[in-house]
Amino acid sequence: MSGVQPHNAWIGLGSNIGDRLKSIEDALQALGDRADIDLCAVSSCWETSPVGPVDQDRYLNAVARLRTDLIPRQLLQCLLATEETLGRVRLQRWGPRVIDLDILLFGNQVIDEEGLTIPHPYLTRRRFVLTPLIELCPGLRNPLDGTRLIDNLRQLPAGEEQVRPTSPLRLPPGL
Ligand code: A4P
Ligand code: MG
Repeated sequence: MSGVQPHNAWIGLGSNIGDRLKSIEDALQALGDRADIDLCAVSSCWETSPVGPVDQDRYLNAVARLRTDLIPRQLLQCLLATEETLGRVRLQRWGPRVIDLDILLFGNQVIDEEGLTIPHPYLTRRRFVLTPLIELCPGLRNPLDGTRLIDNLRQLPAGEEQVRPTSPLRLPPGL
């Protein structure tokens, strides 16, 4: 990385088509291989029931913490390019996908621009995001209002969304 002060960013990874575990592992490998990204920590992989209006298969979800001196817009471009390399085709909003890479948090920054919203707009409402995020970093707070994300997780209605830990990820060397 360059001499610029790096930021912590939390990335959500999801897959529900094909070899889901491999797609998540390949995405982590691709991000970790970049000179401008340090992959610092990765949550467990969780199998989750699909959320949203589209009838689709169960997902694997995970969260990674990375450090980067990219600005958020550059990080988004990098995630979109990685999705494309791994074979993602966009057919339907909230529809099935080989890989989805979202910026959940970027330091304490709050961004609401065309094509980029941070914190991720549904962050506090989704068990499949909050569970791996809290596993990785239990003390995280929402930069919008300072609330603890663990409290958001506790307040989610029980039973609607199922998440369970699943197969271990093969992580890039050094993690
Ligand atoms: N975009 C804006 N902000 C961000 C951000 N913080 N991170 C824009 C990443 N992208 C961001 O995304 C559309 C556009 O959002 C991007 O081009 C970017 O400019 P997309 O990935 O093409 O579309 P999408 O994923 O279908 O829409 P969206 O609203 O991002 O959906 P989500 O929130 O990703 O939800 N159920 C389970 N169990 N697990 C899942 O992972 N995922 C979804 C998709 C639905 N249900 C799920 C899961
Ligand atoms: Mg997305």
